Amino acid sequence: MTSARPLRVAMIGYGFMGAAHSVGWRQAPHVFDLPRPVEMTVVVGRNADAVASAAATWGWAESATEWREVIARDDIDIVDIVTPGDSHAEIAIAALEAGKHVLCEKPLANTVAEAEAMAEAAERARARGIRSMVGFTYRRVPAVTLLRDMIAEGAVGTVQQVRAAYRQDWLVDPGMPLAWRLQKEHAGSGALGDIGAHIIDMTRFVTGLDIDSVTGTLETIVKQRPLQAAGSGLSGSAGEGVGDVTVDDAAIFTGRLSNGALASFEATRFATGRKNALTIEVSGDRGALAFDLEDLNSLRFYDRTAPEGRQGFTQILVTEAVHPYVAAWWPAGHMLGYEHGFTHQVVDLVDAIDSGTDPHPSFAEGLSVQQVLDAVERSSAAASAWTSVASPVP
Ligand code: SOE
Repeated sequence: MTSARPLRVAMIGYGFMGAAHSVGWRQAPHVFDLPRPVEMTVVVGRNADAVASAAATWGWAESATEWREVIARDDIDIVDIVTPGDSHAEIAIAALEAGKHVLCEKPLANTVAEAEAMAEAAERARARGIRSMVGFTYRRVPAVTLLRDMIAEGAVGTVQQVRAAYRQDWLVDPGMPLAWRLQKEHAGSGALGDIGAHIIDMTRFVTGLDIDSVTGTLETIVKQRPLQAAGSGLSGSAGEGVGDVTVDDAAIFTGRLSNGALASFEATRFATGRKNALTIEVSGDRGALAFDLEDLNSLRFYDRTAPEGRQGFTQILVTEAVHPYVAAWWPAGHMLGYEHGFTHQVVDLVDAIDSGTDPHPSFAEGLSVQQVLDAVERSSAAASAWTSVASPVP
């Protein structure tokens, strides 16, 4: 452990992602040799009792109810935003202007206009040495980082096709209440922005290519749901009355990548039996690579240059010390899980702050994802026509 000045963290929000980020902040300094100590200084939420309980459970030194007061404090270096999307822009821009490094949960914002303002604020802050990062944590699953590295090394040759899907089923029950994730004013969009954003980011990350145009269809399968009685997250219970679901339940779209390759995407909360099934397969003229989050310690590689009769998808077990992030954990062959991505995210952010380099994904990359989400919505509204990702001329 280093004796350098600690980085003191304020986390705004304390739902499911608050729990996951807390694991990252707590674990990173114990497992990795960080260049700066990390202090979990304060967690912020509107309900004083609930946020105090979250602080005690997850190991934050204090809790508070006013994020503006916390951002103004001199003893805060990093602001970690895990609130619903409708407050990301306001908090992130205020934090950057107050000179705090910012980690913001995905998707970056609810609209392209908000994401643009955030990317501009991040760029201004960057000139003053302030770092910002979007929480697309799956980039930091060792097998996904390896997938990116292998494509960059030429393992699949020229990328010709990508198929990506993110399938969950937590909305199949029509009695599931109207959580904030089902309300456009809070979430921006539904399955598209929540989990479609992950596969858009992952496609851009692993291929190094942009998504230039899309055609898509969105569907809201259950149009009304019981209002929520207690809680606001995924575990809230149903109360009296019903309300309209104002976001998509499922999104299916195709994309043209910047090298001309074709990509297909599916994001759904109605894939009965699929709990958190993210898959991506990248096909090229020399080979193919496939990742499955339900088997996250593995990568499948098909080498077209292997001798005829000896070709076939082989499994790479991504649990060796030479693999990204793995050496700090367990001896070879000992698996990692969902929470490790959140720890790796902290490690990369702290390293970037300490070394004065830019962590990825930047707010500009978060904006690129937001532009794709927006184009899919515009395409769906325009009878699924091929729709340019570039903003329409006003
Ligand atoms: C809920 O759909 C959710 O928690 C997403 O918001 C996360 O980003 C994803 O990691 C798991 O599913």
